[in-house]
Amino acid sequence: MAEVKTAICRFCHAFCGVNVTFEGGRPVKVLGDIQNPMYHGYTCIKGRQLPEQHLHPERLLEPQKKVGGRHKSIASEAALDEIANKLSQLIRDYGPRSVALYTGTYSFPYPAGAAMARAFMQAIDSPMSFTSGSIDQPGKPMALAFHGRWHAGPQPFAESDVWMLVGANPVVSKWGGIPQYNPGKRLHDALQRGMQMVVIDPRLTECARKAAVHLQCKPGEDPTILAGITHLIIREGWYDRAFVDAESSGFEDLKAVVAAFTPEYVARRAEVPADKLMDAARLFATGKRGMVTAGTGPNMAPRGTLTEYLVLVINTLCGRWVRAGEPMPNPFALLPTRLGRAQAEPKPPAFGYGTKLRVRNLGENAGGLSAAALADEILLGGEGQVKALLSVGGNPLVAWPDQLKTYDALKHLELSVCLDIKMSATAKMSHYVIPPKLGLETPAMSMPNEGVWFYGMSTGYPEPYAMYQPALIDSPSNSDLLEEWEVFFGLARRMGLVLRLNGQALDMNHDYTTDELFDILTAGSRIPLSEVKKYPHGHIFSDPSIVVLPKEGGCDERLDIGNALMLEELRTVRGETLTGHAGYAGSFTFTHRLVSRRLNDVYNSSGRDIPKLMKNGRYNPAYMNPSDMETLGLHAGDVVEIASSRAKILGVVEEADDIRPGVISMAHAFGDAPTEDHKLFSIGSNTGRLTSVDEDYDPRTGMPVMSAIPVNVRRGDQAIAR
Ligand SMILES: Nc1nc2c(c(=O)[nH]1)N[C@H]1C(S)=C(S)[C@@H](COP(=O)(O)OP(=O)(O)OC[C@H]3O[C@@H](n4cnc5c(=O)[nH]c(N)nc54)[C@H](O)[C@@H]3O)O[C@H]1N2
Ligand SMILES: Nc1nc2c(c(=O)[nH]1)N[C@H]1C(S)=C(S)[C@@H](COP(=O)(O)OP(=O)(O)OC[C@H]3O[C@@H](n4cnc5c(=O)[nH]c(N)nc54)[C@H](O)[C@@H]3O)O[C@H]1N2
Ligand code: SF4
Ligand SMILES: [Mo]
Repeated sequence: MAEVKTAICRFCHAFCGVNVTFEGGRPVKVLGDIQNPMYHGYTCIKGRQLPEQHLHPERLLEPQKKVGGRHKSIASEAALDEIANKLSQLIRDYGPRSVALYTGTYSFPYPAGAAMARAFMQAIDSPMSFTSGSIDQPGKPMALAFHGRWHAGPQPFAESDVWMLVGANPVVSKWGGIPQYNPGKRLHDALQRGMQMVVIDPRLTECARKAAVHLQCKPGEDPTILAGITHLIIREGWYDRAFVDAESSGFEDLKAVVAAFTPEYVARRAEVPADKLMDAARLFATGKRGMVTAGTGPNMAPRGTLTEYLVLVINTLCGRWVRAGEPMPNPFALLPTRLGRAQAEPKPPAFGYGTKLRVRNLGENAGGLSAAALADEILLGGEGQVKALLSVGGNPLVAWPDQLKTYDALKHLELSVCLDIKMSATAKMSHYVIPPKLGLETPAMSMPNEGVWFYGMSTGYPEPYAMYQPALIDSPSNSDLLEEWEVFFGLARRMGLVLRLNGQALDMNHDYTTDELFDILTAGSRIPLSEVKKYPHGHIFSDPSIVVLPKEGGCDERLDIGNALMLEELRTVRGETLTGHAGYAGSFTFTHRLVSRRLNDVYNSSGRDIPKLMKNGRYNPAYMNPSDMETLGLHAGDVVEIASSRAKILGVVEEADDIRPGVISMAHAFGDAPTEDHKLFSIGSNTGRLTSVDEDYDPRTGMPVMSAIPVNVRRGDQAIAR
């Protein structure tokens, strides 16, 4: 008998509300849930593969331990005993700092897991907690720390008449600007309404095709372009003078620095026509409502923090923050009520506080400790060396920058534990691999997407939406799986630790359920979780009485559009020479720039083992403009050698006339250990290997150059097996 149940898809962070059909207790089909008020029936090809993902023949069903170079099954209780013993010994011998945690992509959909992992690190008193956010867009929280956050939040997409996307492609990525909850429909509706969009991207992306103005720029020049737009907005008087006077500081300093970024200068440097730059500035600034938002492209290119800062500056110049009396964009549902005020928040410290790393003078910063420094922390001997790595839902070997260094570091560890559903590239190198339950087997809630508010200037859900999903099926019979949180709770129990969740000490003798933990995590929420559970299709818990409050009397916080550090960096940019590829080490001798991108069918390193997601091949093509291919004598399917100042990789070239000449566009997190390079056509290649963590990096966040990477490209050895 077939049975249909609603679920939260956790293949990616978008959390679509879906309908799952079960037959004989097995998931067989996934479709969008038309009745869901946030997603309106949307699913993508990845989400529709949840059954294949759950029933995958290579899914790990038992913990693995590496013995004599090979992985063998081990009972979960025994694995936790051994790991707890080893951790205790390392902490005794080398101190708590010898234990590091890395939470990757799949920490997001499992809030109890991420919270328990952090609680564990607190309990052992190790400051070495790292997240994939630090190699994603750490410039976002950094820029907010420099500029300040508008307490009530940004203007909502649904009411905007203009929008500007800088190196983001939300229709595919479900991230980076347009609310990631059925972004295709949201964009379609907005365009129907008359909204106009500016897209700044070296590729004619799915979003750029819908734009009124597309600046198909040379990658890596976003600070210059945005400074040029800022200059035009000021020069033409298109800014919101009343808002700028009342709520910001530093206008005159900003005006002086951006004056040097004339349209002619920007045109020469970023290779965008001056009149198009003017069109972009005019369209955006003379619109009434709408934001500039940036994505991973420019955040991974040099000076991501400066780019994000200029994004905030343009929004502030145009007064694009919600004002007193307007509806509060998202007062939250599963988090405590957020009442917004029409005022700037006090600025948190951006850097120079808290934990210090031992390399590159890096340390705690608004973007978190840099995962790009973790390989060095493992390799560098002496006091404070990291000896154990606990990796949760991440894949360091293929996702971290500077792959060759990461490879060395992972071999160097005394203890590596990887929580993963399959033998990923990192799992294969780990001493222990602990497989967790998957999304349909554990309860889910939408809360993490509310927390997005605190990462950048997005509101997460545009409205106070919430959904809960109970566990819908049992894990496969004969499996020995632990939820992520159970691993950390189990280790803590063995090590005699008391963990704290959401300010509450846990009873370490109690056998918690995930639902009990959800109750703890949502304590004090605006809408009780028990209420949310009554709506299997999810629900928007609107309350029209919640409007943005006026500025508090005596509040003299201002948004800082003239931050001295940021303007100094912008002056440095302007001082760079313009011949060749200016800006970063060694770039003069390189002919191309390699840019990051997302592929629709896969999610970072996930999905490449699911048949329907492999129809475009198992590798990550090196997309190039046909004119570049002709110059180099290349044909589609040829093997190319791509060389940066750090390393060389092979790629399989594919023709793409949506990409600017001089640019190679390639997805990350493909490939495997360097020993597997000969499998190019079945595993792809690792663009992270081209990046260097200690050559070009942001001195405060440690973020290396991971897009707009200067490279040379030439025909490679065609003999490689297909
Ligand atoms: N299907 C799918 N969805 C995903 C992912 C996936 O792997 N697959 N990954 C997820 C993750 S981890 C994240 S963080 C989000 C990211 O979400 P987005 O930030 O939207 O990521 P992309 O779609 O790669 O868009 C980045 C764009 O930047 C452009 N770009 C590259 N370099 C530059 C530059 O120097 N300047 C400018 N202006 N543009 C540049 C690229 O051409 C690309 O179009 O996506 C998430 N969603
Ligand atoms: N060169 C370059 N490097 C990049 C980027 C880039 O654009 N260019 N992008 C960066 C960005 S934005 C990010 S976010 C990082 C991503 O960095 P990571 O998060 O480290 O990498 P992923 O490939 O997403 O790793 C996810 C792992 O989780 C496993 N997994 C899948 N489902 C589950 C589950 O339910 N539970 C658990 N425990 N595990 C599961 C998958 O099998 C996979 O091994 O990469 C960064 N690296
Ligand atoms: S966008 Fe696709 S993978 Fe992401 S949650 Fe929705 S259906 Fe799942
Ligand atoms: Mo990411």
